[in-house]
Amino acid sequence: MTNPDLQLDIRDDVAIVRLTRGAKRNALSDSLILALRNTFETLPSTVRAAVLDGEGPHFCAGLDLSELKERDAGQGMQHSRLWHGALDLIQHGPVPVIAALHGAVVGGGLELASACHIRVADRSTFYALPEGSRGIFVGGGGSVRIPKLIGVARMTDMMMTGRVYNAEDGERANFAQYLVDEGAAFDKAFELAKRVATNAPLTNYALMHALPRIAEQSADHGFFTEALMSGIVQNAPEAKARVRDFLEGRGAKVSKE
Ligand code: 1HE
Repeated sequence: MTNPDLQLDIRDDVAIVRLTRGAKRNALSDSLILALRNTFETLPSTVRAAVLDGEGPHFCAGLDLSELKERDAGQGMQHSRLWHGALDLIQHGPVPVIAALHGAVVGGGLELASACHIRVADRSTFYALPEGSRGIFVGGGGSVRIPKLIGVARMTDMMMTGRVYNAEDGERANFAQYLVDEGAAFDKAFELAKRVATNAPLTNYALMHALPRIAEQSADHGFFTEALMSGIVQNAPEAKARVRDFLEGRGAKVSKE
């Protein structure tokens, strides 16, 4: 399925997925949501990490409001489930995804960013949830994912009062793990993706699929799941080879950057 509003480039083993609807501030129409889902579902097996980027001055203006007009309750629920399916494929898909944020990261755009594993923001970035003032509610998984980043109290405040976080406050609040100069988010995200792509695939799998689930479990269940995952990951030939490399002086040492 091709869509003019989404571009996929593969550079080495990193997929670059770019929203290319800059004229509409990368607003997410239904067809764009479906294209995102399809892209992550069908990434070539050689891809080991992905960068998610947006064309133009803004990462993403959220839901395409022009499509909101005529939905009854049932259709609204189905629409939300459409988003859930697509964004779940980003969070629990085949590869880690690093979001390169700039300009508006608002509404569904913030929901999309929060489904990614690492967020890099440049200094032009701002975060908001205008759903509150538009008389609607989040529907793209934001009520589950955003409080995990910033907490329920901050999200409630954003939606109730329309509060907008700038890039610096946003980093402090935990929206993004990296804050870089204006225009530098993509390069940093790509550099991180290349590094992530060199990890053993099972380690990345455990980080994407086990870690968030363990965080939801009781301590007792979490310790047990951790032990299972730990046993499986270290049993992989790649893990054994990497440990042997270090013990025989070939593996990289941990060092301050
Ligand atoms: C749009 C959208 C959109 C821009 N849907 N068309 N999201 C929002 O409430 C955010 C609404 N957008 C904005 O506040 C601003 O557009 C921005 C701060 C993102 C950018 O401002 P600016 O001055 O750079 O651009 P602009 O002139 O406002 O917009 C350029 C065009 O994009 C314009 O169309 P044009 O035909 O007049 O050129 C805008 O109408 C269009 N545009 N944003 C449709 N969102 C799963 S539920 C999720 C729920 C939500 O995400 S609700 C929050 C929606």
